[in-house]
Amino acid sequence: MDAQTKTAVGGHGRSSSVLGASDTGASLLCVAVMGLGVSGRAAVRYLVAQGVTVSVSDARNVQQLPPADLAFLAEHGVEYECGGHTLTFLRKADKILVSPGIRQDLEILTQLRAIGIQVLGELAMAASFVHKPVVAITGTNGKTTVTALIGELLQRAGKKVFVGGNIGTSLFDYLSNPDDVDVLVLELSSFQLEAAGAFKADVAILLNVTPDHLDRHGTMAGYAAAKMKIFSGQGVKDTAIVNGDDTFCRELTAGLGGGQQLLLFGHDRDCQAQIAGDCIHLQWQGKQERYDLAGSMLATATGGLNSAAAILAVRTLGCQPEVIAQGLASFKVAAHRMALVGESAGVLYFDDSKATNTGAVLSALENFSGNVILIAGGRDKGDDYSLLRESVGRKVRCLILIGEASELIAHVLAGVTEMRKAESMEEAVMLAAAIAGAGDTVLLSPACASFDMFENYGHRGKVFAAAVQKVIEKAERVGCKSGGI
Ligand code: UMA
Repeated sequence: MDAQTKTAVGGHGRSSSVLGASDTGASLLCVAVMGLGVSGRAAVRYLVAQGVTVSVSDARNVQQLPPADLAFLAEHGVEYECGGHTLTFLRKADKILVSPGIRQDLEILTQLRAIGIQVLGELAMAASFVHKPVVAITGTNGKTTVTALIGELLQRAGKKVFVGGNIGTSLFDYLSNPDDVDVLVLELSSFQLEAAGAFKADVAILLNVTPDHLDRHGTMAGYAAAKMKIFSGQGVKDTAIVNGDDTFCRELTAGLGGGQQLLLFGHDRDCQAQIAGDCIHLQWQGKQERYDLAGSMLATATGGLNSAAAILAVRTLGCQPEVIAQGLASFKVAAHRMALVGESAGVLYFDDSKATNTGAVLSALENFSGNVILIAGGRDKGDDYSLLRESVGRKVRCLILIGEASELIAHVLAGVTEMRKAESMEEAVMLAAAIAGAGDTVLLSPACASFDMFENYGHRGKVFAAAVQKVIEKAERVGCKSGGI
């Protein structure tokens, strides 16, 4: 590998850590951080502040490193290599901290482990420094919403909350300023959980497990095993909250061995948070409570499940029902998750750009009885699109495909419904508008990553909304009733 090594000015000397005992009982002396993204930068800031000698190794070459990253490295006096990860550089460290987006099965990591250097993810490295209660949320879909909702409900109840993890703020940002926090609410991805080490959650939530990130985990079994690490280390004082509607989740958690309290949410009678229409009935520890979601942004099929999981978590932590009811009523679901972005000539346009896997698309389609024009496609992540056959066949009048995965999806869903292809999002929306009639729904719910055509799923959603706006304006010019949202 042709990596370049540099030492940024102002380097720190090698020192014993003021961190004290690490997860293995030894002091952190020199940590090499692999990957200088959100997670890597937060780790560097924290570790350098603790007097740890830090180095950075990143796959991007020096031309690809933005000036802000170079300035960051200089400011923190960090030795770094870029353009790849080399044994020569990394073996100088006592421990390796791997960013979540980096595969755990890289050859270089195998080599480092073989020479006795510990390779840790951020949860594993932080595990022994987190002394506040932790609520951890994982699942293929809905985890960002549930994380934000739990954070908001706890804040309403007067708690000082750190909301972080996969939602966009690294756990190291908490470690940099831990005093002003009563409870941590962490969205955890399979990437983070895979390397979680001894990290333990007091309340662990499993929302659902459907195929995703199979390009990283290889098989569903590998993906599910990573997700199940959310329950690792739990004991009798801890709580596991699991989707009772999801038979796979039930199977996975049937043998939880920690003696933790197991609480279920869903539609079945044995669920402690049971959903009926827009209401959630809580039956737990002799209490019977009813929460009504009608009129709130959570009054959808997915919103009901997310709310039920959140209610169980915050009740476990002592939030009172009236505070929870107020929080549910005012909660705003973040952008690009089944957001109604426009209406034109009786056709509703929904932006569900965050749906980057088949499970999310199935959830989105749950909200409609039929007459959907679905825009899907993008960069394939190894998902099994055949899982969409039944639902698409029943509810989708026309499937408009975009992006790299078009051919693959068209092949797998052949014969299920009418299919069209579009070269751009604008073309897809124009096509959908031309096909749709009053009472139909145009839904962007791609089942794929966005990076083949867009910067990220947010950018994809914005381009969709802008194209919908054009449709609305065009319709208004010819005198149809329509409106943006
Ligand atoms: N890199 C290498 N070597 C490699 C691959 C990448 O050096 O082999 C470098 C890249 O050049 C880049 C850095 O690693 O500099 C990126 O690291 P990263 O991919 O871990 O991304 P971060 O910016 O650190 O953000 C990560 C999470 N990203 C991923 O898991 C891919 C963020 O989740 C998370 O918000 C953030 O940490 C804070 O905890 C994002 C995500 O897409 C939202 N998550 C996936 C998802 O939700 O589906 C799991």
